[in-house]
Amino acid sequence: MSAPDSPDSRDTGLEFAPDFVIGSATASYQIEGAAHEGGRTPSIWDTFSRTPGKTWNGDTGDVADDHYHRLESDLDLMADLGLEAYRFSIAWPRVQPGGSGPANATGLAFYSRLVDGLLDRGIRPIATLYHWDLPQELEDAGGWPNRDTAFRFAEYAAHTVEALGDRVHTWTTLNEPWCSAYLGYGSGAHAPGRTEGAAALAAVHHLNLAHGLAVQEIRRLAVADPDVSVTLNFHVARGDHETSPEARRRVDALANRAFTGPMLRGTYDGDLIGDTAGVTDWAFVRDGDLAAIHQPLDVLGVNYYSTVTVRMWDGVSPRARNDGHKDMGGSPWPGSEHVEFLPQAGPFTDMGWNIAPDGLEELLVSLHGQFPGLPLMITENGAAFPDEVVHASGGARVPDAERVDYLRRHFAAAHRALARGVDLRGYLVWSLLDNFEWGYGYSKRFGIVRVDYDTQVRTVKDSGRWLSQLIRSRRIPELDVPSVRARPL
Ligand code: IFM
Repeated sequence: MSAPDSPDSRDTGLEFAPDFVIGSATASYQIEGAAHEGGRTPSIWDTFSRTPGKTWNGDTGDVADDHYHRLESDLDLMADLGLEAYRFSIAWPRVQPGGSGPANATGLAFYSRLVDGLLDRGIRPIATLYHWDLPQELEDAGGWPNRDTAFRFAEYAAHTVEALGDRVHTWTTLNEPWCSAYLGYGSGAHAPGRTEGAAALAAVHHLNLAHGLAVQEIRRLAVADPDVSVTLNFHVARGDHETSPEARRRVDALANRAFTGPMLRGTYDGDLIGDTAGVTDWAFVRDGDLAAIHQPLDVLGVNYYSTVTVRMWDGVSPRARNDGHKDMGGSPWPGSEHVEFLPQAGPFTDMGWNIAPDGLEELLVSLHGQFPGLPLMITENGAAFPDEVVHASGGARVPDAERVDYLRRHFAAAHRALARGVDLRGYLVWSLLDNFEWGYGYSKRFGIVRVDYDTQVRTVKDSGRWLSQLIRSRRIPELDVPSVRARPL
């Protein structure tokens, strides 16, 4: 925390325009639970989390936040917080069990109630079609390295947009395809846990293709004029070693341009193809694919948490691997394994990720420069900290001062980007609720609302109250957290 008289206190009072959308985000498998209800079939995350050693404590999303059964009260909570937008994801195996065939009316009915409940409360729904819960049957058929999965995704997108496209205006195709491809098929830290570099790169391409095909389905089926987007987790790479520029170029090619290249420019850059030549010949890219992927977008979703510091490995000293992800044996950097990820300066969140709000400003300014005319939205930003509940005379509280400070610094960075001319349309805090943090199970808490996993009781944290105050006042609130929590919701 910075002292009130530190230079950071100048952030207090910075103002956001009335049309700057402020809200929060979640994802289906992380919060819904009800894994075996309403016709839902297993996803790769059900299988992976049941595999010994894959998640912390063997945790699964079977119950999670039980959001499926607590929809109405969670919607009321969002309204109490004053959220202007809520970004959620739709579970493919709920809507199209098994990943092919007709839509499941029960699954769609759940999301229909969610959307109606948001609209009734004046909250804008932002729907993500894919936040990692691939139907297990499609993985059994080859998963994302299999070309057919992209066409199955387009079919699922059509079912979903047909059902909800009269009420959902903003659609996001994929969340963080970097994780789906490189953690799912390269490092093995995410479902399905494969460690095959060539498969990871094939997955990259088929996720890109899935995105392009789904955009076309959204435009074909959505009523009115939808805002179509994709959410990417950009890597902001730094480093001052003489080999850092080469390492940064490689990370940018593999992590960022592997997606923005085809999606936003209609091409895979030559250096990406060259860097990965020892892994794949990219023969999976067929005639017409790039045109299918390169669809006009209305907004680009930006997920940002921290930076990486890189240089090329000298081949002698032990190689540093501080890229912020669990080491499960495989490499999430196919063809660039000799990029070294160095330890960074703190402070750190509970994920061990460095806190670097200037990285957010740098990223937003850079994206605006690379893709002028494409509006940006921060679709995720937030932090895990080991919160505690305290019981005071006014009831239970969660004094998460570190998260408040993290958010304040990042909102201020977003404000600086706006002042530098970036067309930034909004900011969605990750996450509304503490939830299933993938390989880390329930050991990491990102919520602005605490969830007691034994009782499912929700307690708004000080950060939730702070965000609520920001939304209502349009200004970054005072650093004085007690005054925030004294305010009734
Ligand atoms: O919880 C995840 C989310 O599912 C995707 N983006 C990063 C978050 C924090 O790790």
